[in-house]
Amino acid sequence: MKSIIVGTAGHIDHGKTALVKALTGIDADRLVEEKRRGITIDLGFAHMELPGANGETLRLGFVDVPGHERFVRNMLAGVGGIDLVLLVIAADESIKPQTREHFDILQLIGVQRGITVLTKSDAVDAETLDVVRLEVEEFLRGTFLEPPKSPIVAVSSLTGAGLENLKRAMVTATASVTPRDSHALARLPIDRVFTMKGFGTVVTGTLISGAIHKEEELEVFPTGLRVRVRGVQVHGHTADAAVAGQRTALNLAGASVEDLSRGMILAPPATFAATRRIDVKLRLLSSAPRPLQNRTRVHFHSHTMEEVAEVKLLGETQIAPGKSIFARLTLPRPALLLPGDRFILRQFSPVVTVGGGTVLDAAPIFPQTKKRGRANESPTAFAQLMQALESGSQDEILASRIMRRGQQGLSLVQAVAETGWTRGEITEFAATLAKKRQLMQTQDRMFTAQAYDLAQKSLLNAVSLFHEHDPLRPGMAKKELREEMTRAVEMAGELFEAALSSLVERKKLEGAVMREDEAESKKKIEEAFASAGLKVPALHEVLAGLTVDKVRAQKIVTLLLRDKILIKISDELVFHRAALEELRRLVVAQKLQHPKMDVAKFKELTGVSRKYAIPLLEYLDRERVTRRVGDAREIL
Ligand SMILES: Nc1nc2c(ncn2[C@@H]2O[C@H](COP(=O)(O)OP(=O)(O)OP(=O)(O)O)[C@@H](O)[C@H]2O)c(=O)[nH]1
Ligand SMILES: [Mg+2]
Repeated sequence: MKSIIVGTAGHIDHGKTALVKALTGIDADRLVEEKRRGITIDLGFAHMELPGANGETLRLGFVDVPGHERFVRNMLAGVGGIDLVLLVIAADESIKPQTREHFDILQLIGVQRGITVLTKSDAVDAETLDVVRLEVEEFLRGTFLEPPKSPIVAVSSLTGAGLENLKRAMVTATASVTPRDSHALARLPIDRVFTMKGFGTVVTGTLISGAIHKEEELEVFPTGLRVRVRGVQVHGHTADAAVAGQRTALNLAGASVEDLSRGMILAPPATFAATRRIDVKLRLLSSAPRPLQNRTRVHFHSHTMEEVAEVKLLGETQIAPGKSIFARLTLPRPALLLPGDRFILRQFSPVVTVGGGTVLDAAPIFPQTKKRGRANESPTAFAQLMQALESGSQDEILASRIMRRGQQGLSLVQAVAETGWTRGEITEFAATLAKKRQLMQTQDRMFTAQAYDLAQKSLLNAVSLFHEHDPLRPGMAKKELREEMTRAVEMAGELFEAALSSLVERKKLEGAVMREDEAESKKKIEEAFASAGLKVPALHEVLAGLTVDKVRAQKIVTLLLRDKILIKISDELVFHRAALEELRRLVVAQKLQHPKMDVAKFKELTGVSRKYAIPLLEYLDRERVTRRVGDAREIL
C-alpha cells in the first residue's frame, strides 16, 4: 500500500474544494464561516483510496487549500507535506494572480509531481477550453508541470465529466512519486489542535518522514514538552502506527490544547535541537517587485510554521530578482529545521511571495567568538561550506560537517541532530570516509584525518616547548598537557587520548610526558608536607615512601622548591609554604600582648621542639617578622 498526500492549489473560486468533494465525497470546508461565505479560509482534509496499476491500493490524503490572497499563509501551512499537486485553473477564468503565486510556491517548495486540472469545463464551449488549454501550456513551459510529462485534464465537478480521466492520471502520477522514508526519524508538523470528547487533546498533520506508533513518547518543538501518543488515526481510522506520507491524527497525553499550536513539530525525544539561525540557499523570484536588501525582515514560512525572519546576505548588500544566493536567516524564536527543508519568504508590504529556498545548515557554528573561528567568517569560507553542503554526496556532507568542528570533532549524537539522518546512515557514511582514510573515529566521535595529524603535531610541539622553557623539570604532566591543548586548540578529550597513545606507542613521546606515577609522587610529597604543618617529616623519610626512583624524586623536590610550594629553611628542614604562612600570622598576632618572645615562649606558642624552634626563629628573623634582641625576639 502506498500512501501519498495530494494538495490542491489555485486561485479563489476556481473549484478546488468542489473537485476534492467530487473525487472523495468529502466536503473539506469544515468551518461554519466557510460554508456561509462559500470560500475556503483554512486548510481542509479528505481522503480516498484508488486501485493502483499493479493491484496495490493507493491511499491518497488530500489537503485542500484556500485560494483567497488573504489566506496564502494558511495555504503555506498545508503545502509543505504534499507529494502530488492538483493545480486547479477554472476554464472560464484561466490564469489569475493566485494561480501564479501558488505555482511559484509549489516550485520553491520543491513539489515534483502534479496534474493541471481545468475545472468548470461545463461552463465554457469547446473553443474557449482549447484557448485556455494553450494559455496554460504556455504558462507551464519549462516547469515540473510541463505537459506531456504532467498532463492537463479538463473536468467538471458539476457533471462529473473528465473525473475518470483525472483518477487515471492520478494513479499514473502516484506511481512515479518517490515514497517518503518511513524508516527515517519522524517529524510531524502540527496543522490542527483540538479537543475531542472522550479523547482529550488531538493534533493533526502530514507525517513528512518516519513513523509514529501508539504509546510512543515524542518531544514537542520548540517548547521541549514531552508527550505520549495515546492513539493514532490515519484517514479517520484507528491504527497502530502512522507512516510518512499519511495524514495523521494523534491523541496525546501530557499536553493540553494550550500547550500546542499550528507550526509546532513533533519528533522523537532528545534527538534534535531547535535553532534560531539557519544557513540557506535562497532564491528571489523574477517576479519579486524589488531587490532584497541585506538585513531585510520578511515573513518566513516552513512546514506549518510562520515567523518573522531577518535575512543576512553575508558579503553582499542585496540580491536581484531571479537570482540565488547563500544567506543566513535569523528567527525570533527557535524552530526545528533540518537540512533539505524548504521555506517560503513573503515581503512585508504588500504581503506577497518573493522567494524561498532550502535549508543547508540548521546548526551553524560560526561566527565564533574565539579567534580560531575568525577565518571561517569570511564570505568565501562560508560560500565554500554552503557549496559542499548543497551539492556534496552524503559522505562528503558528513566530511564537511566533521571538518568544520576541527579538533572538537563531531559526535554521533551531534551528527544525528545536525543532519536528521539516522545513526545507521551516519555510521555507513563514516565507514565510506574511513575507507578513504579521511576519518579517525573514537568511540563516539569523528575527526578528520587532518585534525588527527594536527593533534599529534600540537602535542609534540607543546611537549618540546615545555622542555625548552623548563629543562629542570623531569617531564610534562599529562594533565598539564591536556590543559594546554584545551586552551590552545580546544582539543576534544577523545582526540587527545588517541593522539597521545599513538605517539607513545610509536615512541615519539617516550619519557617526555611525565608518567602517571611521577605526578602521583609529586602530589604525595606535597600532601605529606602540607598535613605535617610545622612538625615536618624528614625529607628522606618522605622520599623513601615513594614509588619513583631516588633521582626522579630529588628532581620533583627541586621542582617544588623552585615553585616555592616547599620552602627550605635550613639544610635539614623543609616546610610547606602554607605552614610557614600560618606561623607568620600566629607570631604577628602576639605583638600586642607579648611584643617580646623568648625561645621557650615560641615553643609554647607553636608546640615545636627546640630542634625546630631555632631554625624557624632564624627564618623569621631573615623574613623580618622578628628581630633578635639578646636571647629574645622582638616582633616587628
Ligand atoms: N459550473 C461549475 N461550477 C463549479 C465547478 N466547480 C466548482 N464550481 C463552483 O464554483 C464555486 C467555487 O467553488 P469552490 O470549490 O468553493 O472553489 P475553491 O477553489 O475551493 O475556492 P476557495 O477555496 O475559496 O479558493 C462554487 O460555487 C462551485 O459550485 C464546476 O466544475 N462547474
Ligand atoms: Mg475551497
